[in-house]
Amino acid sequence: MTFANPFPTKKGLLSLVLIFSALWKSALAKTRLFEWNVTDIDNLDVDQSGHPRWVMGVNNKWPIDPLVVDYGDQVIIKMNNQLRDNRTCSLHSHGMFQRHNGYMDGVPQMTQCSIPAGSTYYYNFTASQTGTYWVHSHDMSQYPDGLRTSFVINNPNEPYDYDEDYIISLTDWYYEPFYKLVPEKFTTWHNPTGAEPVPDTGLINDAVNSTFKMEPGKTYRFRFVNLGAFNNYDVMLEDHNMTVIEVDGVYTKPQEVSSIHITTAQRYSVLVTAKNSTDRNYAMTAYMDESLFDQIPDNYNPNVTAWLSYNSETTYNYADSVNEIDSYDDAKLEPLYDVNWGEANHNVSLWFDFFTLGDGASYAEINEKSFKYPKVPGLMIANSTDYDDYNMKPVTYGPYTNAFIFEYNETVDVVIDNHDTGKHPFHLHGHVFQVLERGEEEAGEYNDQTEHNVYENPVRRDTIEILPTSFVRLRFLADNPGAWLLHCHIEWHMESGLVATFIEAPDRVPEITAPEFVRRQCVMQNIDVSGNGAGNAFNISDLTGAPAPPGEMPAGWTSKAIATVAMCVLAACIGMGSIVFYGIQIHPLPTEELDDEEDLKLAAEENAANLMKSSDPVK
Ligand SMILES: *[C@@H]1O[C@H](CO)[C@@H](O)[C@H](O)[C@H]1NC(C)=O
Ligand SMILES: *[C@@H]1O[C@H](CO)[C@@H](O)[C@H](O)[C@H]1NC(C)=O
Ligand SMILES: *[C@@H]1O[C@H](CO)[C@@H](O)[C@H](O)[C@H]1NC(C)=O
Ligand SMILES: *[C@@H]1O[C@H](CO)[C@@H](O)[C@H](O)[C@H]1NC(C)=O
Ligand SMILES: *[C@@H]1O[C@H](CO)[C@@H](O)[C@H](O)[C@H]1NC(C)=O
Ligand SMILES: *[C@@H]1O[C@H](CO)[C@@H](O)[C@H](O)[C@H]1NC(C)=O
Ligand SMILES: *[C@@H]1O[C@H](CO)[C@@H](O)[C@H](O)[C@H]1NC(C)=O
Ligand SMILES: *[C@@H]1O[C@H](CO)[C@@H](O)[C@H](O)[C@H]1NC(C)=O
Ligand SMILES: *[C@@H]1O[C@H](CO)[C@@H](O)[C@H](O)[C@H]1NC(C)=O
Ligand SMILES: *[C@@H]1O[C@H](CO)[C@@H](O)[C@H](O)[C@H]1NC(C)=O
Ligand SMILES: *[C@@H]1O[C@H](CO)[C@@H](O)[C@H](O)[C@H]1NC(C)=O
Ligand SMILES: [Cu+2]
Repeated sequence: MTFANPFPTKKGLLSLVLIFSALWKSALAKTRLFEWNVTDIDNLDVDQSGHPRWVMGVNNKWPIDPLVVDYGDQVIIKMNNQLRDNRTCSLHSHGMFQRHNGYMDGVPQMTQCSIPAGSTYYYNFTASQTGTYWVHSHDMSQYPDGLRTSFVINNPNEPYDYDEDYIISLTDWYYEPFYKLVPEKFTTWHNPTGAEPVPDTGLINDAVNSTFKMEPGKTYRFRFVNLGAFNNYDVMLEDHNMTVIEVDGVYTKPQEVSSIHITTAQRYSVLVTAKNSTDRNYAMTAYMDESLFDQIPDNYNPNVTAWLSYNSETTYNYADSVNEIDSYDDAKLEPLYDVNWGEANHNVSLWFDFFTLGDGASYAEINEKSFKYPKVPGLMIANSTDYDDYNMKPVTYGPYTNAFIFEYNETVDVVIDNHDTGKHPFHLHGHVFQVLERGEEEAGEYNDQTEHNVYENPVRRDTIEILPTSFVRLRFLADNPGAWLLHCHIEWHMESGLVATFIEAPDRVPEITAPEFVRRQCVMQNIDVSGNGAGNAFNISDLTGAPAPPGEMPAGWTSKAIATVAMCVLAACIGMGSIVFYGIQIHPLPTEELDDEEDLKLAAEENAANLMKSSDPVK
């Protein structure tokens, strides 16, 4: 480059600016390498209650240190699977868009193969968002067993002022390994109504009785992250208000509240102003939502407490009685910066509910299909069936992947109708969505003919709680080619199949590059890397052999009837030394609807009797 011309042209100036900004950027942007050996750790008494248990940790340590990086950093999590017993694992960075980088989303059988024992996966992405996120295993319900932590991306141009920052995780905790609870207590014919095991305790920052030092004159940013498997929390600070400034990585207009409601996978940042006097300490209490429990155990403590510590010389006690939980509608928070994606050019309508299927266990169905992962990871289906438009057809991804296809940059409206009487926090990978509207409890199905209270500046986030027998209407921009899950983030319901797949611009998926180990790890495990959802690479229309959920129950069965039978059978079987798989042994009931209590009881008794007969070893 010469500097002969003292008056550079406009073009010259522009390129100078570009060069300097590139230099500036590379000087600032750092590579942040996190070396994570995933390890088993035994005998950890997390809440000091005398219930030591095994957990999944990192570098033989648990809790796992939160990841904290700056905007623009290149984040590399070098994850080496050092688990015992040949177990696989994976890592999903929850809330990261992974734009044009879908092989880093961490979902086994969707964006990669699960990582075999002894192997290393480099999760490699640019921190191109800011705010509060988390990282968790997306393999086999592992994260409730410990493989999760918070993840913060600092913003060099932070719009809000504060002095200090606390990452505050909330979680529910089981004393039994989750991977055992799933088959033994949840997905089993003993539990045909799908009652979720109740967590043994709640934790704040993976402990009970954590403390947060508060100094007069300071403003704190509390970053709440719910790392839990199941429950939501209402969090209150004794005698302190909070100002919400962020939800799920998106800045909001400041909103003063006295409590926050946070479902599993959601995040909130709030500003808290310290008091001037240090004469006492104040409680931070998180209340579990017991309405999610089918049955509340005796003497159950749904509360977990931590402390705003102004003075460590004095006691930690409640002084005031705790206020009523003041629930405000968190769907009505407004983003600080709005976006306009225009009107929808693609509508999707989903409904879900729970059903007892042929094996007697409870499953979730979305549009009458309970989710099963495809035989070939979804992204590799899109990558390998890029001819004759096969990858643009939902059926290619398999009959039970609940696949929906979107063209590049479509504006998509998604209605989700909840036919169940529980609350379900839905999460979409690869995006934030706008919450255009959310029905009140028991509002019923979305109906576009009626008057709607559509939010003017809709909140954007990546996880939204859908209320009992109600709906949400969400909008997102399909500008991220890839295979993204939409699912309930209650880990029990993931297991039940409450999942759909959004395949976005599959025609552009072949442009996405994957490091060599991505395919290699599939090949190591004999998992196909090309073909359709049934692993058929030669005839893409042939879906025979695709993974499927158990078949339907015989007509006339209701989960209530089955529950009654299961109870009878359980009671009757005690002492017999053999439990019979009633789905096979039992005679189908008459086909008319059984909703009368008396009929149910008779039917249950008849079937229990049949079962006794058919389980007679002499027969
Ligand atoms: C991870 O494990 C490898 C192999 O045992 C070891 O060399 C390395 O030091 C470990 N890394 C950390 C951060 O503990
Ligand atoms: C991470 O990705 C960047 C950008 O694609 C690449 O230059 C770098 O080599 C990758 N590093 C590793 C360890 O995979
Ligand atoms: C909680 O922690 C505080 C400060 O460390 C301590 O004074 C108090 O006794 C603890 N309470 C319980 C129930 O452990
Ligand atoms: C919290 O906000 C409410 C309503 O604005 C107000 O009445 C109350 O005094 C505030 N409390 C504190 C501790 O600032
Ligand atoms: C603390 O004291 C300062 C200075 O007197 C005052 O401006 C501020 O409002 C006080 N803060 C609170 C929370 O009372
Ligand atoms: C939990 O908190 C609620 C609300 O303050 C209170 O009514 C209840 O007694 C608490 N339960 C326990 C076991 O502390
Ligand atoms: C995608 O759509 C958005 C919103 O309608 C628009 O602003 C943007 O320019 C579009 N991008 C491309 C590449 O077409
Ligand atoms: C999507 O549904 C809305 C009503 O909910 C309707 O007004 C609109 O025309 C539909 N758009 C398309 C592209 O079908
Ligand atoms: C995607 O397909 C191309 C060939 O079309 C192949 O080279 C590449 O390895 C595939 N990527 C993955 C991750 O399977
Ligand atoms: C571990 O799993 C791999 C892949 O499934 C299998 O090939 C191998 O035999 C297993 N090894 C042991 C020790 O079980
Ligand atoms: C491909 O599979 C479809 C569906 O099973 C079948 O109808 C068709 O005949 C097959 N085509 C070939 C060429 O085998
Ligand atoms: Cu759910």
